[in-house]
Amino acid sequence: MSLDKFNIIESTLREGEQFVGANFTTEQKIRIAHALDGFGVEYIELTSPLASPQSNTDAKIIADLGLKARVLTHIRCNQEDAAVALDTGVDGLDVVIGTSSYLRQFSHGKSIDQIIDLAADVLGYIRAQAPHIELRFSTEDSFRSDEADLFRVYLAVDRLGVVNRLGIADTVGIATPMQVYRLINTLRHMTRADIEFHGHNDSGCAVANAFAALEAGATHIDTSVLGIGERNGITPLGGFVARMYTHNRELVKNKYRLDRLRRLDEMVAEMVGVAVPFNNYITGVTAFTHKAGIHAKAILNNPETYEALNPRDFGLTRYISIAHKLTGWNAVKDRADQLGVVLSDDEVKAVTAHIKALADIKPIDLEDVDELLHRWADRGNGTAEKG
Ligand code: HCA
Ligand code: CU
Repeated sequence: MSLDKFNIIESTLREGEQFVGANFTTEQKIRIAHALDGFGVEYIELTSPLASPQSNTDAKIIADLGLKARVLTHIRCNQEDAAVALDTGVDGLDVVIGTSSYLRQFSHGKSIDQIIDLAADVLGYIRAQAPHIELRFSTEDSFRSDEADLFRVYLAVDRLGVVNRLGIADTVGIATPMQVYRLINTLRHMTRADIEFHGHNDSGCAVANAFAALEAGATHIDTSVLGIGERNGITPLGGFVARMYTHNRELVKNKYRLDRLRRLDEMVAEMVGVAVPFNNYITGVTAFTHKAGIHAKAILNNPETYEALNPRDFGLTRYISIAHKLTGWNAVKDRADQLGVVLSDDEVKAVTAHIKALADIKPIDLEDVDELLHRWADRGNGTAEKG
């Protein structure tokens, strides 16, 4: 079942380079490639070598790093691009051409028949030049393409017998999980090749769509660190990993070095000049923060009560926020224990009542709570003044 046999095609160095803040130097690309490889992604996709002279040089450098991950580059569907890309020494080529009426009319101007002929020429040429290269053919804007057109193209390409993978792209981020499931499930039954899904996040479904793609039989999912890409980007690596972890924890723990995710998110965020969002999957500052007293109590008894992800698996720790009006005495008691402050349950309950009353009047922080706990303990010991 492909849900348990999925591959990540990590596109921070391709789709991610299309993020407005990204302008990676060669040295940064090498650092990202090593970090992704260390994390354990199966593939790393690079910007087309046709994009600029530096892109070409960098593709060669990264293809030559000897990474465990397979290195791919991404090209338009034409022979000149293919020839240049083959020359970089990458392990695979991701070929793409638009099939929606928008792209046929406003981008390359080709009919579906012309697309099929061109794909046959280009893919046949690549396979002849490089019998062992991994070859993918994808349609851009798959979900706004006419479905009959789309299947004509995929069936023709699959029949050529030269591609390893067919790609589906939700280029403008409008597909729903049901639509993704339907399209990929149909493709799965009509073709033999592996199936890749590339989903943009404009309407917030990128992670769910990637999962639906796998449920329908896809084998490869495109991601980027923090989801960076055109506009608001694609399926984020961390979000996808979180989704798969909740599906099969052991598999994901064995497949990837999860403790490296935070560093990866932070490194890329810094390189592209953004902060890791507070509510980011796994690595956002609030991802493992608990607040309400009722939650805190249960978390202290058994964290799984309110945590589907174990922060320790990601090298992270949980935080229980206690300096607020929703706090509860179990969490306050836990804090007292951390501080080595000895108080009876009744005393902790009294401090908690005090914290709540205070928080109703003004914002308070952990320091205020700690001070109250110390003050209460000192009172009990008769070392502070009463009152
Ligand atoms: C692009 C478009 C693309 C391609 C996806 C793919 C998209 O920027 O070239 O090759 O599968 O979103 O359609 O990223
Ligand atoms: Cu894209």
